Amino acid sequence: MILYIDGKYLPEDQAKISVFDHGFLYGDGVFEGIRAYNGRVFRLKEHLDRLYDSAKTIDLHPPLSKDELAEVICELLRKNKLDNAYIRPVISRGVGDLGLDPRKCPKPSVIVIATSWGAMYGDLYDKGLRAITVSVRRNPAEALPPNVKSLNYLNNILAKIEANYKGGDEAIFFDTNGYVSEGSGDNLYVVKNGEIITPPTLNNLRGITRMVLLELARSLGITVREQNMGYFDLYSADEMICTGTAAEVAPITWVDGRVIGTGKPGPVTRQLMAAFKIVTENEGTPIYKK
Ligand code: PXG
Repeated sequence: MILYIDGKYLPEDQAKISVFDHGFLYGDGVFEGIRAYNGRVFRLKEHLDRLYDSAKTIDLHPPLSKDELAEVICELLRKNKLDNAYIRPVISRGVGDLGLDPRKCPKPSVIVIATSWGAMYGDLYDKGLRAITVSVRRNPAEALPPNVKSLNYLNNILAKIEANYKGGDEAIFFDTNGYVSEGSGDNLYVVKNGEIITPPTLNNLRGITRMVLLELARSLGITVREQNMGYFDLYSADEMICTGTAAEVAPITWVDGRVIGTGKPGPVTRQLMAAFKIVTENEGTPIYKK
């Protein structure tokens, strides 16, 4: 596997970062998770916009322009001969001293990893996931905004650990006000009486897959409502869905012991999974330009 680090394309075993990189020492940096399907990078512009907005929020100035990074991503896919891939750009604060002060880090580092990664949840797309609402709360926006896709994912990892111990495939976060937030690495939706309801995005990551799912729903004539939800809305849902670049569009059929709907992926979920497959196979930035 070839990786990109700070201007160089290197084999995996030669691609190293410093132990003094503040991304490693403090989780000081930002990242993205992007997929390529069928020779095209899906929603590349939207992912780069979010990456640079996350960087801006933490006062991190990437040494590459968005266009330059887009070209690096496509070149890396060509070098690895990947048509279908999961792509992980990372921008860290770079090398500094052992203090926190980012002014000691003169140059951010840019890393891109591209690898093949199939369906994250295997046979659960047919069966449905089991989700657990966890006691750990999503970071409040006034502490570390969940909109920043930062390298500091301990909040999410704690949720995942709790779900793992409790026998869930995925965690469901609430925020500190008691509203449903998101999964550990995906956005959440319920289907009730034929409508899709999803939380507004102050307490979760503004998922690119979320944007696509809502576009698809509207184009299929399904009403979408963005509103706060509590336990009641989850347990009494007709269907439940989670979405993310890694997870794609996945059904949730069990939450904290409550069977959701019929216990099988419902009709709205299946319609959206099929529509998502069509857009991902057909849209995106071509890796090989004619
Ligand atoms: N919320 C959070 C907290 C995320 O990390 C999403 C929502 C979905 O966003 P997109 O733009 O991908 O639709 C994410 C996605 C994983 C994993 O292992 C997930 C993400 C990043 C890295 C790993 O599930 N992010």
